[in-house]
Formats: sequence, C-alpha cells, structure tokens
Amino acid sequence: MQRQAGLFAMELWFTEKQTSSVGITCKVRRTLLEEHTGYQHMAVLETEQFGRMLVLDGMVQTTEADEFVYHEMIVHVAMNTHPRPRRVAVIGGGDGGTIREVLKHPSVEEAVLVEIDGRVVEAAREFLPSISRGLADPRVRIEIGDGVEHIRNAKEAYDVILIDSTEPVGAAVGLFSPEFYRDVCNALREDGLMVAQTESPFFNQELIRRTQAGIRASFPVTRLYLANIPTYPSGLWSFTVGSRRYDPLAVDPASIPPLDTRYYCPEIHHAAFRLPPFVRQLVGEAAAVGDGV
Ligand code: AG3
Repeated sequence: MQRQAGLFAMELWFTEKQTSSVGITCKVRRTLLEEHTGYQHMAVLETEQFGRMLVLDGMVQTTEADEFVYHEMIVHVAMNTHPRPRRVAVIGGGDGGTIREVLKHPSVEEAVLVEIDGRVVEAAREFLPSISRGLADPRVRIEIGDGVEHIRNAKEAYDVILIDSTEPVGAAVGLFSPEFYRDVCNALREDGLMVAQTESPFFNQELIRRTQAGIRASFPVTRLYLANIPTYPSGLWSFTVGSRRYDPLAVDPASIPPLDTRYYCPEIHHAAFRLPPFVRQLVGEAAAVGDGV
C-alpha cells in the first residue's frame, strides 16, 4: 500500500485567470457553496488572505477583506455630488455591498436593486452577511430581473443610478452599450447622475475607450476615476461618472458629510480623479472615438 502522507499536506488553491497569461491565486480553507444558477457558475470560498470570496464564472466579484474599497467608491462619489439623492437604483450588485453604502446617506427614501440572478442575492444573504446586511432595510426594494429592461422602462425616475455589473460577458454585455447609457440618462431626473464600474486601465483599455465614448454620447459631464482593489485584475480599477448636471469635481470637500468609510473620504473624492498620464491618454483617445460616432 502506498503511504498517503501527501494527503495531509494537501492544500486547495483557487486561481482566477484574469487574462490568458495572468492570474490571481488564493489559498482556500473551504468551499462554502458551488452551483450553476442557470445564469452562471457561482462559488463562495473561504480564503486565507481575503476572507470569504464571491466568484462568478471563475471571476472574483468581491471579498470580505477588500470589498469596502469598491463599494464605497462606486457609491459615495455620486451620492455626494448630488445635493439630495432620494431615489437610487443599483443595477447588478446582488451581493448588496453597494446598497449598504447607499443607505449611509440619510436623504435616501428608496433604493432599488435590480439583479438578474436571484441566487446571488440568496447566497450573499446566507454567506456574506457583512456585505448583504443592507438588503433587509425597509428603504430597499429588490427586483429580480433584467437591469437593461428596468432602465429602459424607467423615465426620470432616479437621482442616482449605480451600475455594479460583472465583466462585460454573458448577461452583463448590455450594461456596457451606448444604448444602455442613453436609457440610463433618460431614467435619471434632469439633474441625476450615474456611475458604472469600468474595469482595469491595464487590462481593459479598449473597454474603457468604448465606455467613455458611449457615456459621453449621452451625458454632458463624463469623468473617470480610480481606486485600488487588490483582488481585481491589475489591482487598479476604474469607474466612470455620467452626469446630467453636477460635476463631481465641483464638490466642495468641506460640504461632504462625515461618513463611516475606510477608503472614501473628502480628499479621495477629488484625488481619485487625478489620473496618471497613461490613463489620461486613454480617456483622451476615447474623445477621438466619440467624435467619430
Ligand atoms: N463587480 C465587478 C467585478 C469585476 C471583477 N472582475 C474580475 N474579477 N475579473 C463587482 C460586484 C461587487 N458588488
């Protein structure tokens, strides 16, 4: 009989192949959930370094350790740019982290979450309570359905729309199109604004050019900003604001109310828009693409 000593040392590692030649690898203590939801493959892993991790179609969506960066940054820039956001829509974001941050603003009367995959919401409720806890708030309405359709049918309905999507594959493709941004613009009140997560300036340059051009085609104010998110491809992540009136850069830092946050703060509100030249160049190239549309 062979000795099974090797088994005692067995380690489980998860790798997201972020590109065809780069990946992120994390040691996994255990797998809490793994299933096909009908929309996508979903897993919740307990990792050594980042705590619990939500993985959709092999791609890290959020982890307990670094989710605060993404969720604070996708929310508070827009929420503090609008003087009094009352109605907010989150498209995607079934884990609830974006909703949790939206609810930190006392002006909010209703926050609508439109998530296509109800299983993501259920899994987050069960396994990621620190992220999903806002979903139980009475101001929150959860709609399991297609965000593209919801937005198409909403007219002047929201002050802020946050597009908390997965990568532009599968169900999320439509959330990156110029037609969708036009519908988002129409779904906003006349002084409303949106933010979309727009991927990595290292690995997704074409997507950033395209989304910049698409958002510019509908919004008079379009601005890209950055945050550091260790578990996302390249660690450097972009968000894009499309605004019908207010400019996030015109916000007086002294007017930003104190919030219980760990990454976003009045200084970061402005600093996040300070772009390294290679990112500024990308945004500039998008202007050229946009002119041609
Ligand atoms: N949505 C953006 C995740 C993109 C990550 N990409 C990747 N791992 N390749 C996050 C949703 C959090 N509410």
